Amino acid sequence: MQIIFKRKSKDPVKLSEKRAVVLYSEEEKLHSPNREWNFGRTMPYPENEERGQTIINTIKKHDYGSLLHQTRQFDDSYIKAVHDNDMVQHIKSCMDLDEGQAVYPHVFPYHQFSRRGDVNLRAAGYFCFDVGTQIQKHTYRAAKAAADIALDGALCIREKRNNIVFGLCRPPGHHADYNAYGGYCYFNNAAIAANVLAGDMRTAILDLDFHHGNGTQGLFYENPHILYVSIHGDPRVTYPYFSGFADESGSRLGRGYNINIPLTGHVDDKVYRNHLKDALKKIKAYGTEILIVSIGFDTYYADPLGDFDLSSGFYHEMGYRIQQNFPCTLALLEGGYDIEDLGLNAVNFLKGLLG
Ligand code: SP5
Ligand code: ZN
Repeated sequence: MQIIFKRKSKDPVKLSEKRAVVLYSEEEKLHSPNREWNFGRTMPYPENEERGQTIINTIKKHDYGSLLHQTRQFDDSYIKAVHDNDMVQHIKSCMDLDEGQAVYPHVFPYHQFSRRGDVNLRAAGYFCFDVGTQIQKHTYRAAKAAADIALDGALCIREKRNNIVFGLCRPPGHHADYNAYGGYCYFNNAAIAANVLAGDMRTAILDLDFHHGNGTQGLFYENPHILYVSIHGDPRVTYPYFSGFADESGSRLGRGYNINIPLTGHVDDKVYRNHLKDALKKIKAYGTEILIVSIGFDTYYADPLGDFDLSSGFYHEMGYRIQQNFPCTLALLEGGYDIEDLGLNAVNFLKGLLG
C-alpha cells in the first residue's frame, strides 16, 4: 500500500487506490475532566485524554504510525457556520477560568419567562442540556482542535488528496446541536465537515455511536442535502432519552432524510450486521459520494456506558463494509470508553477501512 499525501488536487482519485490518513491533534489532551455526577455520587469522567492516547499508541504498535498526521488549524468561522455564535463565545470565554475550575450549569431556563440575558459563565444553563458536560479552561482549545480535524479531513477528501480519513476527534461532537452542547460534546465535528462537503459532493452521515446523535439530527432535520442515518440504543432507556425514535424522519424539505434505527434487547454482531447492511443500502440509494461516519466504540460488549454486545473483530467488518460501498469515507471518532480495548477496536476499524 502506497500512501501519497501531497498529490495535486487536479489528479482524479483512482478508486482502486487507497490513500488513507489518520488525523489527530496534540491540543486535545488539554481537555480531560476528572469526574462526573452519577446518581448523586461521582464517577470517573469517561471522556478523558487516555482515550486519544491509547488509540494513537495502538495505531503505532500495529505499524500504522506512518498514517498519523497532526491536523492543520483553521479559522473558527467554520464552527460559527454551524453553531450559535453566542454558544461558541460562551465556551471560549471559559478560557478565563483558573486551572482546575469547571463550569457546570446550575440554573436551567424553563417556561415562558426564561430569558437569555448576557453570555457569561453563568449562562451555561442556556446552552448546556445535561450536567455531565463541564467546561474547563482549555475545553475551547480541545474542541476547536477536534473541529479542525473534521474540517481538515473534509478538505483532504474534497481536494482529492485522500479518500479514506480517520479523524481522532476528542472531545466528540454528535450530541452538540446548533445552540446546545452536552453528552461530552461541544462542537459538532461531523456536522462541521458535512457543511463544507455538501456543496460539492452528495453527502451522508452514518452515526454508529451507541447513543443517538441528537445534535447532528437537529442540525440537519430540515435539510435534504445531508442524509442522516443512525443505529443506536433505544432512547426509551438510553441516553439522550429525548430523541432517536424511529418516527423522527425529518421535517419540511428534509422529510425522509433522517433515518433512526433504535435497537432494543440483545444486540450482538449478527443482529447489528443486518441493520448495518440495511443502513448502507439506504445510504447508497441516496447517491452518496462521500460518507461521513460518526464512529463510536461504545457499542463494544465491555463498554461501561453502552449496552450492545459487539465483538472487537466486528469493527474490522464494519470498516470493511463501509469502504466497499463508499470509497470516499471520512470517519470521525465519537464515543467508546472501554480504555482497555478502545485502541484495538479503533485499529480493527481502521484496518477494515484500508480494505
Ligand atoms: C459521545 C458520547 O458517547 N456521549 C455519551 C454521553 C453519555 N453520558 C451519560 C453518562 C451517564 C453515566 N451513567 C452510567 C450508567 C452506566 N450504565
Ligand atoms: Zn456514545
